[in-house]
Amino acid sequence: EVTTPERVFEETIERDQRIEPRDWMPEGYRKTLVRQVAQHAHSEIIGMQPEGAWIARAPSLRRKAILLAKVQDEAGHGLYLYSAAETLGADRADLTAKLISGRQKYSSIFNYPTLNFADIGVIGWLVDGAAICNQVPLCRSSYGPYARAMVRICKEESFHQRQGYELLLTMMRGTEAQRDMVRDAVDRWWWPSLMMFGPPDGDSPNTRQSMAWKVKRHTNDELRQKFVDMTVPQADALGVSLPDPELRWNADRGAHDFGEPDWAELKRVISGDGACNAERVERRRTAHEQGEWVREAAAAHAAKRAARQEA
Ligand code: FAQ
Repeated sequence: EVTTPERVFEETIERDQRIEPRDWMPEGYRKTLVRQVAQHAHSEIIGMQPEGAWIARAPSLRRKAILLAKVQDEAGHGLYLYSAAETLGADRADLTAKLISGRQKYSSIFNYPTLNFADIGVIGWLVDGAAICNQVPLCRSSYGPYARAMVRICKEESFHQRQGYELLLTMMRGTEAQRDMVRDAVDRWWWPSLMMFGPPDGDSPNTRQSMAWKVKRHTNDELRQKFVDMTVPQADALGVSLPDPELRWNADRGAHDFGEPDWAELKRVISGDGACNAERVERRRTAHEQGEWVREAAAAHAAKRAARQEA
């Protein structure tokens, strides 16, 4: 029997082993990974903005130091993921250009505004909570560099989630005004957090192939359900209610029933028409342009060093 590269690839996937950068892979596999990893990297980088807006307004030195560390972690995750995309032959400058010109996506969640400091806690609790739910299975993704990046990123996300929850616990033990801030933030972020998992399975064009390739390990709806089941007891412990009248335990299914997110809203936000899309991309473009001299200087320095070493 002749062993073709295609067969080696398929067997590696079947055996739950990893595809590595130098292995042969179908063009579609490479393309879908570049798409997902780049979108993930862009999300981390754009995701610095909603929280970054509160660093200078944090209510104490301790909260400021925590938030600063979290936002720096996100920059690290972005760089880590861009590196993973580069192992697939993508060019980072090109990925950035595609983000800025709207040809590549980033997570819908970062197009919502952060209106008060409780939003920082809720982002940690719900947004990082959803991110963890989605990303822990990706530690078993079939592409080695992506899976390994996820291991480290998930550890840091767990810390982010705890800091958010701890912030909310503190506010809930505070004044009535602080509790109102938390409730308001939970009401605004709940549905967008559910939308982070993507469109419902019946409307998700990429899921079937990505599952066959073991790039994704669960469908969007499976992960959304897991997130709801994980979050409900946490909301109870916190003493807040989630803004969904249809949310209730279903003993037959052993899971919570919940209402339908507004899918038209998700489509709108993904296609560029959310509250903050223009602002987020503009900010990213400006930062990129303002960093040009740094990139030029670093390249010039590297060229000089290389020339010196040759001499
Ligand atoms: N937003 O066929 P599917 C974080 C697009 S966490 C925008 O279901 P797929 C941590 C999708 O790309 C956030 N676009 O697609 C943090 C596709 O469009 P395309 C980042 C969305 O890939 C916390 C189309 O819709 N996490 O950053 C969204 O199989 C706090 C059809 O959808 C990841 O990226 C959406 N919500 O499943 C940072 C996780 N949903 O590309 C800072 C890795 C769908 O064909 C602060 N990614 N689309 O033009 C994934 O798991 C998957 O890519 C999904 C989408 C589940 C997001």
